[in-house]
Amino acid sequence: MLTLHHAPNSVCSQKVRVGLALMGLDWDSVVLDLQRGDQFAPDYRQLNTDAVVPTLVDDGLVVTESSLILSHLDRVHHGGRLMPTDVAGQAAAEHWLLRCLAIHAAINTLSFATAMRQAILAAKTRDEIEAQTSRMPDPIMAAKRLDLILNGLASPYVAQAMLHLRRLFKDMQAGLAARSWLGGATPGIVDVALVAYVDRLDRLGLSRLWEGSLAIAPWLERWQAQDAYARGIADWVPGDSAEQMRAAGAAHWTEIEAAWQATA
Ligand SMILES: N[C@@H](CCC(=O)N[C@@H](CS)C(=O)NCC(=O)O)C(=O)O
Repeated sequence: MLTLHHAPNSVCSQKVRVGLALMGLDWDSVVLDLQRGDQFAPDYRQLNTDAVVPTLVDDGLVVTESSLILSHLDRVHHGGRLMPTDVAGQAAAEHWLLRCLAIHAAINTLSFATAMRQAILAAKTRDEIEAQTSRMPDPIMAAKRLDLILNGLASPYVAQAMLHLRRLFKDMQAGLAARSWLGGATPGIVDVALVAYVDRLDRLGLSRLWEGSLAIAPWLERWQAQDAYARGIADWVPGDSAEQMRAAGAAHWTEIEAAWQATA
């Protein structure tokens, strides 16, 4: 039996839910409220020492890290059909999965420097914000989160995010130039691993970041027409949050564009 501990609007949870849907797997859902701090509950920390979602429990086996969860699901429950069959393709796919750590960090930076920041500052006092971030087990991650909430796009983490996004779009463009999916004729594990990150930037109103990489917008549109996209992402987006997120991100476009150009 597969049980996924996840959060509705978390990009790492979204990518695993898309994978579960694409692979046609049944799963039980345990939803965490990250703003309430469910991820810090001692029982959950037994499963995930980093206090983050998602966590998969597969018949008692605990698997963390969203890219590793996708690999596990594909390998153990889907006959490895999302992985390339050739050795070079497998090495490239594994490299993409590893890069997701840096890509996630970049998306997290832009989310918290814009829309999440706005929502948190409206809902919490400075003391409450510090109390919540200090619960994060990794002190560097806690310092990053606090910096993003307090300083927004003036945070030095923004330049790092732009660097990784530039590389992401350049390499996606190269991979998609001659085919519909990074996996080939149908979505592969890399497509699943990346969709929630690109979709989040789109939902933040930042799709102009990839206007020079012409293959990315049609790739995202192809995803948005998939049933797995609806079941993994769209169906879980909280009612009124879509417009709020787009407006919050788009309101910062001028600053984001300046940071983007600075890494050109
Ligand atoms: N590299 C991890 C990142 C997990 C992660 O940071 N998840 C976020 C949501 S996307 C989280 O749980 N954050 C908890 C918090 O903000 O306190 C993965 O891909 O699973």
